[in-house]
Amino acid sequence: MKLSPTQAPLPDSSIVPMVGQYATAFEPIMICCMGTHGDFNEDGDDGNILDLTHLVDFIFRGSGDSGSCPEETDVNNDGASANILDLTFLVDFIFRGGAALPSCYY
Ligand SMILES: [Ca+2]
Ligand SMILES: [Ca+2]
Repeated sequence: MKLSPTQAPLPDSSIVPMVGQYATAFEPIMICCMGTHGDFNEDGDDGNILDLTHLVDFIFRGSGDSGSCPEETDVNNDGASANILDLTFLVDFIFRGGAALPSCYY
């Protein structure tokens, strides 16, 4: 399941830790990957034939986009998003019983 990108609320200024001259307020945290990686078409379902079609269109036809969440489109979890290795991983997962989609850790 994928949720829309959200921002964590800014902390109350009374609880922001201060460490010498380098202290700053917390940066908002963007959370975009939920469940497992692989929701290329951002419909909330991870790693299915629609996601594969979306990725093929992006890589080979130059249509669509790579998605708004790089972690979600890094389906093989190697740090690079929406490339041929991710496509291979997704094909193996869907059609060959390959490795499970990596968890987003949320
Ligand atoms: Ca999807
Ligand atoms: Ca990747």
